[in-house]
Amino acid sequence: MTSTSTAHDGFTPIPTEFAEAYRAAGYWDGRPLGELLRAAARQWPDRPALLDEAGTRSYRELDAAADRMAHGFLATGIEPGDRVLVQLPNVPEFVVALFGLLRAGAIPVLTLPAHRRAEIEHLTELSGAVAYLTADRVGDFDHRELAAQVQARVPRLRQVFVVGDPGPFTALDSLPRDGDSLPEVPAGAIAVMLVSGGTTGLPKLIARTHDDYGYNARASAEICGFGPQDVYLATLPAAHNFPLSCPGILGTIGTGGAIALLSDPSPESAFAAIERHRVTVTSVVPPLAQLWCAATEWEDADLSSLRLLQVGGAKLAEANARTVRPTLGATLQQVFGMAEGLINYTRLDDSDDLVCTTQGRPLSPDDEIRVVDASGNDVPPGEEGELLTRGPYTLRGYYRAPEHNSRSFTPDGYYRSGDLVRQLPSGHLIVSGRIKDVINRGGENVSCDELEEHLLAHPAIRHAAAVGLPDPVLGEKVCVVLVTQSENPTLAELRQFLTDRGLAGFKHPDLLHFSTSLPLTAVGKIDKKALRASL
Ligand code: OOB
Repeated sequence: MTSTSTAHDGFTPIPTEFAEAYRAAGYWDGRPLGELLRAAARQWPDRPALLDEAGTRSYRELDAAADRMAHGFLATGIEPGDRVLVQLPNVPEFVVALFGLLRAGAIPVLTLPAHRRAEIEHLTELSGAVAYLTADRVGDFDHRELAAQVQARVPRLRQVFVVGDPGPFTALDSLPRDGDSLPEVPAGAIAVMLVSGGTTGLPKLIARTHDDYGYNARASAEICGFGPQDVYLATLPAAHNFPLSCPGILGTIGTGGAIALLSDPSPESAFAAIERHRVTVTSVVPPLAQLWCAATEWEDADLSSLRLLQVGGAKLAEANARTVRPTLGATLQQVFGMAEGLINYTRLDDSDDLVCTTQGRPLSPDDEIRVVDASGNDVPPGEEGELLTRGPYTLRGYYRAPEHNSRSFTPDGYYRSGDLVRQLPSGHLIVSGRIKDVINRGGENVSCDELEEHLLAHPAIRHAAAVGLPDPVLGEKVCVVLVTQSENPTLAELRQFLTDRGLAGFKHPDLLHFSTSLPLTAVGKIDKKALRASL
């Protein structure tokens, strides 16, 4: 026995009566995610599954590689239900290891390449992970050093597997390759854990089951018209829900298409990849969409294969939406989703106006949407309010976070998204703002609480408040207002301080302001609205 508690301690399942309805409707098909690839390999054994500099791997080859990987993990002592932290850049090993873990019945905890010690240590502890799968280096960052630091502080983390040069750890490609049989994996079990964009304090984990996540991928693939001819380019970090399952990597595998992975989303390398692999679909955040549109002026790659550009993660301005088809020649699809579940898509046959002015409508006929005022009452149709939701692939509680859950969910199980929306009679949603204290920096969510907590650890800082300020490229940038008690730190010093504390770089401030006091609300909380208005 390797675990002191099982994976499902701290997991909030969807209540039985709902689960039965979702099964009866065919949303939950009772098949574990590892089977998605198995079925594809049966149906399209010789079609390309993974495209890579080194060549093409067919479905038959990918399927066999995933089995070998599963045996390898089991041979190292990983057991079904064990959590394994995964932190990889967009490389083919991500896909192979993901399916290897799923087939071993282990639970990948999908962290982002930008996460640093603060996040990795916290997520290791929260998930109870026994192993960490990472890369040797990404850019000039050595992940083996990070692994050593985390392992020294979290003894439960027994093993580190490395893609590339393993240093003192175990090379992923040195794992044994065969075994007798693979475990039966129940479809109701946790398949993966995703990291929340975060509203308060440290990041939280979202446990997604095989049943719910499989539905997410299959239904998304259907809406996007995915098929064996498609080539999906994973441009955003593969561990993020959007490129992973909306329909992304999983949706592509379920429908026999090919996957290419991009490690550098600059127009130059992205356009080269699109031309080379004849990419048909990819997904980006709004700043990247804008940059790619602009880059068609100076890059002359052949983008004619691209049929669909999915844009989401942050609000896409209408003016930018309108330039996508004329410049890139692809249909635009707006995607308003969250790791917590609910995904909204504009449909391929929606009018141009709907595609350019809304963030889409829910994926599932059984996604339940409420738009409520500050007291929790439904607003009249078409008016602005907070989006609440529940449905066949939306969480009922964060993993091991009972106190937070009592605030984030209504008693009848709706998730309070913190997003302000209006809903059109067609069901399409328009995102108009946000009530949660999060800065959306080009699609990456920065929790203000988390950043402020780190800042307050600085000896010179007495009070700290982080606010998002409008930015033409990123949508919002991170502005920090400080009240200090000794010499004012510079922005560079502060960034170094946060780096030393192990905080991911995308959460660092872009701008710094100093003040003698912060405005407070009636209950004595920092009045962010007033603060923002004063900047
Ligand atoms: C996606 O997921 P997360 O979990 O990183 O972030 C979710 C939050 C949403 O609650 C909302 O505040 C914001 O990001 N957001 C958008 C948006 N898409 C996400 N705000 C305005 N317009 C949009 N289109 O970001 C995500 C997950 C799956 C698919 C797409 C995005």
